[in-house]
Amino acid sequence: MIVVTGAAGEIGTWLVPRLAGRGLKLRLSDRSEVASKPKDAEFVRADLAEAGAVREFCRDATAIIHLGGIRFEAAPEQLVASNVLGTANVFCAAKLAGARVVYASSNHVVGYYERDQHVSTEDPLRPDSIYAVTKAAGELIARFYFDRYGVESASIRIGSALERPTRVRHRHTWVSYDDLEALIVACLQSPRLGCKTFWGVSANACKWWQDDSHSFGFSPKDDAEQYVATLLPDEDDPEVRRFQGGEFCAK
Ligand code: NAI
Ligand code: 15L
Repeated sequence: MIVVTGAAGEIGTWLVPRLAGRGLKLRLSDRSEVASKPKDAEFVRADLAEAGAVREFCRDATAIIHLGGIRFEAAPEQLVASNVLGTANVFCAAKLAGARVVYASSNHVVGYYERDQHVSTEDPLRPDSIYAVTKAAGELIARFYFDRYGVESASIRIGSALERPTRVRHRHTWVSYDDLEALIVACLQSPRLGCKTFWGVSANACKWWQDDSHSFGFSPKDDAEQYVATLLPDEDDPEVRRFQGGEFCAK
């Protein structure tokens, strides 16, 4: 059984039918209703901040694709409840079920690197928002659950998951649906996942981020340059244009 949290959200809405099309047995969860669900999938409405509910819907999971959370800047108590407590509950449930976790982290954990810098997964975090701090906390929770309990996981620092890039910043950050799906599936299928951190980014000629996902068998196919003539300029704000986090860095 593969559990997908945050299944009602933007990524869940396009990813779930693709996973179902691969014949995977799915249980979806979200605090909001899903607009539609594949015929054989289950749906459980639950809040990630409630440990017992998370434990229950993950009870027989072999893998948890953890997309649930708040994806923008918000009040700290809301971010902490959904993104930190919610992620801790997911990892605790994964431990009990013996499941691996594919965790949707974010590129904003390094949003305060400047745009002319290349960043690897070994470089220090430079979060650009309280949102990003809570996503980084999720990566630390993943690390702790691996070191203490052997819970395997991949933290995928997703760039901009869009059907097509729309703005200049996306030349660097875009991840196509096909490439993100391929990375998530590679994480599900890898015989030994360990505790990995990857960038969820396409093969953009201008990408900022490096990892060792190649040696893991992941080779993204798409490149935002193909759309370069159609891209809108970034917001006319020096901070937005200076830092990788873009709009998240506006003061
Ligand atoms: P989204 O906001 O469309 O979906 C997130 C879902 O999580 C929503 O359906 C929401 O109801 C649910 N959720 C939030 N708090 C919850 C809680 N306490 N209990 C239960 N459900 C809760 O976000 P999207 O775009 O689908 O992203 C999924 C994940 O990927 C998020 O965690 C986000 O931080 C991360 N991400 C997304 C990127 C993107 O380009 N869409 C880029 C980087 C990271
Ligand atoms: C994210 O982490 C956000 O959740 C998403 O809404 C986009 O802003 C994305 O990063 C991005 O950087 O484009």
